[in-house]
Amino acid sequence: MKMTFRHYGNDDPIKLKYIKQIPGVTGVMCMMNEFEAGEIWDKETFQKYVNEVHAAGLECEIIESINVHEDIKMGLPTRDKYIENYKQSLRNVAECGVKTVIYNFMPVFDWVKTELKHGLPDGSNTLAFDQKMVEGLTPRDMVDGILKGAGDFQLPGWEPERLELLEEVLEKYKDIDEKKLRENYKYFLEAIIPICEDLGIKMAVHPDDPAWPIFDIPRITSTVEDLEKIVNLVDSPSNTLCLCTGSLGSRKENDIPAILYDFAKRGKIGAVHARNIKFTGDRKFYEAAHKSDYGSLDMYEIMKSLKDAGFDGYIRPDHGRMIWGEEGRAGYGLYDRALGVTYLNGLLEAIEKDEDRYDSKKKY
Ligand SMILES: [Mn+2]
Repeated sequence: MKMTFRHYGNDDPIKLKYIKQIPGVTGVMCMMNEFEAGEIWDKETFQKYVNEVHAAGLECEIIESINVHEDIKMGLPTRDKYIENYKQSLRNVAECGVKTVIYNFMPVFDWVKTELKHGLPDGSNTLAFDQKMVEGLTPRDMVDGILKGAGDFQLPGWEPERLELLEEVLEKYKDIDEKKLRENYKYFLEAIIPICEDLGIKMAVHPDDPAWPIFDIPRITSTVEDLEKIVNLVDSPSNTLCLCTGSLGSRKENDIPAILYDFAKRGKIGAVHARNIKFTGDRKFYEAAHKSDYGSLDMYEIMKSLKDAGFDGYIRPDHGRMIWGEEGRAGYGLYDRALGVTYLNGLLEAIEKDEDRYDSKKKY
């Protein structure tokens, strides 16, 4: 398992050398804001960044994400042009050493939260979601509310060029149900997966966040049945999942350790985002500290299931709270995520050593 840390490329106030100082981190999961959805990831620009990552003593083998253009999701005639661009981006990043690409196939919105600075009793703040706060709002109200809370930081998946066309895009989705969206998804995967196989790249799709439809827009990455359908759309070692525990786990019936074990065992997990969330009501939760008893997910079981399934891919802590007075991009401060790394690595060391100890019957 390779422990990594999300980095926003040239746009990130968190320096690569600080990431290198977190014990046990071997590389970054990088997100580049330079490239809009549908645009080719320019090799020279990306290679320059990769060189900086290497100079900091870190690896850059996984990126999140090469965004999928809305026309591909909607199945418009223009999609073929964007799919060709996508293929070229894959070739370019592969030449720079990328082995896994996280992406999502969520219409219109990436992740959705109703509060970016939800205060916790210890004085920290975190991202939170409450379905009741979304009901009665128009999509535009919700977007404006979230962007206001984001301050100067652009949120991933909330690119201004996408949001400008919000109403227009929503209108077009009125004729697209889950079945149609899945057909469009299959068309995309059938086009790119053979290229990925040649390049030795794994595609890893991120689940819906939260894992149910918002504003009646179809969502097809929310349940275990959805995930099964996805890995069967194109059966290939390059067609995998990025299992984000906090996103998929927002749907209470999703048994995350069982899902992780099952898909990892079959080689269908390309990456893991490890995040804990705390339920505070029906379809209401906040993103908690990683430690199991601070949230509703059992992080020990999550790490154990990965270890037992022989998962050897990339993992990172996910969103952190804002602690110690830090101000930054919502969910992506340095301190709490660094604590998350250390906690996850601690769990892993204990799990691994416990197995050795059991095998050798060693006491002290
Ligand atoms: Mn995630």
